[in-house]
Amino acid sequence: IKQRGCVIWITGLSGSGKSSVACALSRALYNRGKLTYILDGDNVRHGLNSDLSFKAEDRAENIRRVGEVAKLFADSGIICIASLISPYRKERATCRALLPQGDFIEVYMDVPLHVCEARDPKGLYKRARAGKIKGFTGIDDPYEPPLDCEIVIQNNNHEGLSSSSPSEMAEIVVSYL
Ligand code: GGZ
Repeated sequence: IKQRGCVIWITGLSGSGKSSVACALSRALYNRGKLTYILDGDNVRHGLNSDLSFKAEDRAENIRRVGEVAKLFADSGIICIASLISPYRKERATCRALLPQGDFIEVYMDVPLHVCEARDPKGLYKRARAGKIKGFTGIDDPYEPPLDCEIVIQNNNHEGLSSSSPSEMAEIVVSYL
């Protein structure tokens, strides 16, 4: 196998489509003969990071650990796709700094809060609004959008603007690569 590893870091609100794009991207790259590995916030939190909560310092530690693991994958020549909310600029910058210039590709799922909230696939926003989940990103916890990331993916399909499938959105990343 001849391939250079890198990290594709997908950040955005809950319900913005990070996991769907990560999956579609992994499939698209597989079809081109590339090895990938997905580190998804929701999954990693069941194992490696099961000791972490959603308070600020635990989110920072969650991001830090995923960044370190992603770097290990990239070092081994694998394209590591990390998809987690990763709401803080500072910690995303720290993960970026672990990799050689150009090997950390930050992808921002730029989906307005009200669109994510309308989707609410797991009913988490509803529960957060009802006060049953405290410190939910976008409701009563901050999300700091990237200021200069490599790729911005807009998907406002609830507003009848651009409506793209996960594989169409993944192709934007594939073209960049
Ligand atoms: C945000 C939460 C919370 C709170 C549980 N805030 O959309 P999901 O459900 O499937 O994915 C979300 C996931 C977020 O984990 P991350 O590791 O990506 O977050 S971070 O990078 O901020 O550490 C969501 C669910 O966990 N979830 N409680 N309070 N999302």
